[in-house]
Amino acid sequence: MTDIRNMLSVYFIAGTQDCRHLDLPPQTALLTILAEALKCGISCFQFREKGAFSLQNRQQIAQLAIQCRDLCRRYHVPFFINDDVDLALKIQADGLHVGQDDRPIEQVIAQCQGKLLLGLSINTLQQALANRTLHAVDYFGIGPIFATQSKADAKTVVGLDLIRQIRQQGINKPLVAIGGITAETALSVRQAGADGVAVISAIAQTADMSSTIQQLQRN
Ligand code: TZP
Ligand code: MG
Repeated sequence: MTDIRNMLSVYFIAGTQDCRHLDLPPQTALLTILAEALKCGISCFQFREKGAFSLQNRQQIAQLAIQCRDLCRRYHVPFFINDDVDLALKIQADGLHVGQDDRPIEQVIAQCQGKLLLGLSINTLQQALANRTLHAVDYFGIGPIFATQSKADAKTVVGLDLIRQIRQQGINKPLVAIGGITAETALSVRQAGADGVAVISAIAQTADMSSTIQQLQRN
């Protein structure tokens, strides 16, 4: 069985839109970065094909998701899909991550309970309190902790304080923090009470994958 807190330690999220700086075909760019990140020790990967410059063709998206899944399997790293419960079930992903704006969480749970690990984004203390007793939700993604360039419609920055408040309320749910986290700030995020750090650009755009991931792991 997957240990969720360990799984959240260095949680890489990406789609082709996050890998355009490589100047390779989009799919190759993502697979190249993912392969290197896996080699260097990420603990989880979420396929998130979304926003400007993302692929739009469902067949292409599904095909790329399968390639990412297979790469993750080689490293025994859990593979998550963002939002798309049908795709996650169809290709037997390990997990699904959904936000507050996706379909109601009870519906998502009904579809994927017993089949997929489940992560839910939260952005306020109220949301954490309201969802704390949902045992089918394996972890909360909390953020954006800092300002981010990677999500155009990101919600208000919550800072490290929201992590501390959630822990102070006795909410014990595994927590991964997201939004603008770098190799330099990862430790402060863990010290505030997060079990792990979720990043896009810190890994997708690093010039030194091995050292970045080592620093993101440090606690
Ligand atoms: N959700 C909240 S912030 C964010 C998502 C998907 C983007 C995180 O990207 P980065 O580059 O690590 O700030
Ligand atoms: Mg979503």
